[in-house]
Amino acid sequence: MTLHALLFDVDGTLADTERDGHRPAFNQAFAEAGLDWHWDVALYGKLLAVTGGKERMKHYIDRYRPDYRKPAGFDAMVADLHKAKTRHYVELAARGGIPMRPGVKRLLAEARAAGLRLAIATTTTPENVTVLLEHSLGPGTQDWFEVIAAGDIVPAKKPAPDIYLYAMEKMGISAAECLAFEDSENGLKASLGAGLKTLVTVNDYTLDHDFTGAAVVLSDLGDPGTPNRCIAGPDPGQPFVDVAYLRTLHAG
Ligand code: XBP
Ligand code: MG
Repeated sequence: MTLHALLFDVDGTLADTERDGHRPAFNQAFAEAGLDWHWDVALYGKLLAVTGGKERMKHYIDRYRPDYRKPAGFDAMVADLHKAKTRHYVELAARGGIPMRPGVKRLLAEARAAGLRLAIATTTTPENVTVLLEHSLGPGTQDWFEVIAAGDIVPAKKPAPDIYLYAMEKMGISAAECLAFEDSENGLKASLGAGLKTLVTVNDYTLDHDFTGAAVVLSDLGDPGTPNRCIAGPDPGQPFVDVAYLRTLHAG
């Protein structure tokens, strides 16, 4: 089967959004609401076990704050906090504060030129994706993606495969024609569950995750001047990932 499309996760894959984007945005929302909740870098790493911002806040209270008495209407309060958090995240991303990871822009541009179809499959809120693309990838780059599948559009978030299945259904494409890009164990479970060959690029939060089943695990996509490292799987034999390598990986 020929490679026709690339499906990208966003958080941790296109950009290191978690530590320096989502986390401070959550903390701003908590402070603004007068809550004594604060997520430092290490705690946030543990909280990433649960995907989805609203789900993560509830997990934090259940697992780490036995002292906290949930008020009546706790779910609505979490929804309001999440709206505030999205507002802070959007402000931060709109200042261009969250750069793309190495090689991302180069590979996307090359893939487009090669006629590959592009899509996004992410757990995060849709406006977080569009603002990040617009301000970190470049104006108009949302249009590079045929489908942006995001957030609550499917009820079951990663590690469930639903968001990938949704994106492929919208594109009218089969898993065998696609390659997925992920950075985390939950993300990889989702893509593998959807039957997708998956290229993993790790980050500080996901270095020691279990990536069994990934087609390859790399430090990042690399660029001609800034070589990447192969952690597991077929070594690209070159300092960066390009479309030729993706075709070989997909065929293997
Ligand atoms: C992303 C997530 C999201 C973000 C926060 O996972 O887990 O919850 O951390 O986004 P993935 P929201 O990279 O696997 O898609 O607050 O908008 O939910
Ligand atoms: Mg991710």
